[in-house]
Amino acid sequence: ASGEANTPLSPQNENKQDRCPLARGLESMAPLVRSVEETPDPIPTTITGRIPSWVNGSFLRNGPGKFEFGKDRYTHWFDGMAMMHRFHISDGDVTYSSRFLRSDSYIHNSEKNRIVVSEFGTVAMPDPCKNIFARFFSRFQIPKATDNASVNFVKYKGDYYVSTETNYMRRVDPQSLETKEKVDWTQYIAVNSATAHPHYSRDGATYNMGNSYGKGGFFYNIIRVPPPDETAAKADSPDFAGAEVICSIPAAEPRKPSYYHSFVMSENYIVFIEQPIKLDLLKFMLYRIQGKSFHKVMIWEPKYDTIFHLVNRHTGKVSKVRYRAAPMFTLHQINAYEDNGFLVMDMCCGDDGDSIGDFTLENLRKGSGEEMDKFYNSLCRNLPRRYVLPLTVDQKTPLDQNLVTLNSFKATATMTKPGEVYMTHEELHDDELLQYGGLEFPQINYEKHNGRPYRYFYSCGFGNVFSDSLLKMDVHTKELKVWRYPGLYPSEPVFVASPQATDEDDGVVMSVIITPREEKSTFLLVLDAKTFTELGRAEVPVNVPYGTHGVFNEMG
Ligand SMILES: *[C@@H]1O[C@H](CO)[C@@H](O)[C@H](O)[C@H]1NC(C)=O
Ligand SMILES: CC(=O)N[C@H]1CO[C@H](CO)[C@@H](O)[C@@H]1O
Ligand SMILES: [Fe+2]
Repeated sequence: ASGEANTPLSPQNENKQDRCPLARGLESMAPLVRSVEETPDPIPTTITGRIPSWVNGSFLRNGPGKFEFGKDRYTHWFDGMAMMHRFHISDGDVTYSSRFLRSDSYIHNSEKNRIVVSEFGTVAMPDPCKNIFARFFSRFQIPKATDNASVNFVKYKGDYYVSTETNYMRRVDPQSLETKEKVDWTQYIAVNSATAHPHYSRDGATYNMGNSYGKGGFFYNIIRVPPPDETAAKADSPDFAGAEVICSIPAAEPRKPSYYHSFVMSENYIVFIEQPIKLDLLKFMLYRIQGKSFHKVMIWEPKYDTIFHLVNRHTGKVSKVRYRAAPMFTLHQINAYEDNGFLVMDMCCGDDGDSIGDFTLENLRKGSGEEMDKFYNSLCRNLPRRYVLPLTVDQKTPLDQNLVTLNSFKATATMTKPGEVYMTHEELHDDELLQYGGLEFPQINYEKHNGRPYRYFYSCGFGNVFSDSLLKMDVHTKELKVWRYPGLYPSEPVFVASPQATDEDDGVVMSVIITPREEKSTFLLVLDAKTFTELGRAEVPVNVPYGTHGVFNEMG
């Protein structure tokens, strides 16, 4: 028997395996990655328990929902056609609706009943893209970037868009889920992409990051889209007036820019993490010219450190201090805040960028037991950690001693030579977390606490290839509260504060729960955020596939 338990492991993996129990007898996820029908007109749901009457608005979610046209099939989970879901909650009652995004590709593929518009995992690549970073390639507008935006709902000037990591977004109507205009970033500012995880400042501006690539080199850019103009009548069209690039950071290795999926924003700073997951531009060009295989164009190169770029978000100035840390990879940041001359930043991390996983539909549809165990056990477990950046580093800063003087932190930061600070992290969890398989999809009480000191985050535990628990972490005590039932697979949890909230966790946490065990037994789960116990649920008589991110829209 090849593979399984006695495969030789690298020292790093050995370490991981010591700490993370190997999974045995995992359930198949296949029913969660099947194509579903849309439900364009809102349908009623069956409520059990009680959903607080103050919850008023809609929980919007995005994710792939159609994986074939006619006889043609997509290879990669991310290639599925974007489907938008809406749980409208009012007076303790809930309706559900869903629609496919009418992207150009959806329309063309539907008309021809086959996959006409080629995409990354499936057709364009001679060798299907090997990992979660497939999307990154589209930032270079090859061969035709997708407008099939299946990752997240984002907001610019009060309008909703669905977004992936390409230069295109689609404006959508958050009530009817109708698809509106296609928006191309390059028409507004000099970037050819933007992440699906922007930040919102309390004045209504949206901050995001995107790449640009030209004669001058490769740059990571910070974008600011101003708040909506309250004095002007709201036009029913995309509005990016005043959008600007406030800061451009040159890639440390101009021919090997790093992949990134999100960034953090505190009251005064943005921190961009340049991690050792690199796109080899030279190989990439060869691919374009000669049609060479895409294999290994995106590479984990742990010989490079991780670099933290600290940017003042009001002035756009980048700190001259080089903050570095050991190689790691991160997709989702949790939060960041300033504390007495330090910037504290928390994120979900892994140490081995080679084992992020090959989310092909073939892998995700593996059968229960051994097959599934093998795939799951090959993946890296992502865990929360904290880095602390000293903000006042100058000529008087002593060399070779820990600058993190606040006792509450176990993270360190040491100036190893003038202008260069090397950091080690604090693990933001106890061993208890390992039994839930690590965590991802972190969410906080964003409105009140993003960029500020905070105590709680909510996330998904990954005891299977898809999440099989909801977790609430107290970052002060590292205590966990857990919602977990066999066979139930929850989506990213979203926090909604109650109207008279005083505590950070006064409110509810919402998640969409799906199961491979039974047809049409999806439900919206509403937990008391404080106790992490169920208040109520709304059962929807349709199948819903496993999704990506979501938001709560209190405007209805
Ligand atoms: C719910 O929100 C909508 C949209 O903001 C608002 O018009 C409506 O009055 C709210 N209903 C309640 C009961 O607060
Ligand atoms: C991978 C991907 O992009 N999925 C589909 C979404 O739409 C694009 C084209 O617009 C296609 O490339 C894919 O078919
Ligand atoms: Fe994401």
